[in-house]
Amino acid sequence: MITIGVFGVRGIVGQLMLKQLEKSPYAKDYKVLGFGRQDKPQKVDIAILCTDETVSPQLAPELKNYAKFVIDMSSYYRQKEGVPLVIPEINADTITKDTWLIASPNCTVTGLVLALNPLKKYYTLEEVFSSSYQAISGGGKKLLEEFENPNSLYRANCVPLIGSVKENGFTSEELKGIYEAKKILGLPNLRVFSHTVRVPVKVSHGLTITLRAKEEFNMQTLPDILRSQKGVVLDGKVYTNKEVEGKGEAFISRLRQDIEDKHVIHFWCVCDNLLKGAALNGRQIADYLFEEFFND
Ligand code: 2RA
Repeated sequence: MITIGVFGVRGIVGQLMLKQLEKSPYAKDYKVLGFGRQDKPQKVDIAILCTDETVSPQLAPELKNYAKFVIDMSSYYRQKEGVPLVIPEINADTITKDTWLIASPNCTVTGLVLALNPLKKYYTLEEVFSSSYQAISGGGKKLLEEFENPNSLYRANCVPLIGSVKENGFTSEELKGIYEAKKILGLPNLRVFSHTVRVPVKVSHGLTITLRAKEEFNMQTLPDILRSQKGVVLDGKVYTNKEVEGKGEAFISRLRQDIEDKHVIHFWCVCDNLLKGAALNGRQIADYLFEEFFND
């Protein structure tokens, strides 16, 4: 039996994390403790921080004395050198027994990297263009509440601005997509182009993706390569945001080769931002830690 401390249990991701831990294949091996803002930390084997980028940098160093591993769901540590940014199906091997802090990626980047990862073995990926169609729940409880107001800007509307606007004109959300995709895939030279747009659906982020490789794509073998990636579904059905709510995979559809350029493909990828994009991925990191470092 190991002890897992979930910090930030009152937020959307914190609540879902508690539910996910109950659904873990190792649930009977986990003693789960929930911590709110005022609670004093206590010794745990794994701490999961469902806190934001203002709280996590205060909490994580403090927890170094209380937990063997810390999984941070916020954006604060994701791009820091030496901190593994992990989707277990892709790069769990970046975690070693000496790792103490692991970051879980942005919910928008999850579908993109799950789709691109299996292609790396067969193609030299050069450029990827993505435009997001992101759910309201990505903005947390506050945005969900605002969305309930009939006069909300987000009602029956598309808002092409997520996060804060930086000096270079990009939003923080777009920059996260660019840098996190390169890091998770281990492809620092991949050119990533990103637009992010909030759409009036409550759950699941969709992405249109255009990918260029050095080689021509073989459309006969491509679907099987994509399906070989654990966590990806590609079955000929067109999946919409609403339909994948509550599901744990990234769903690819509308896969097609470019009309004029055989080095280019286009597709649509959609994934539950709160599950595989957040709580489920965090729990899968905890499951991996348990399998590798605690389960003798
Ligand atoms: C959003 N991806 O949808 C962000 C949440 N981390 O706003």
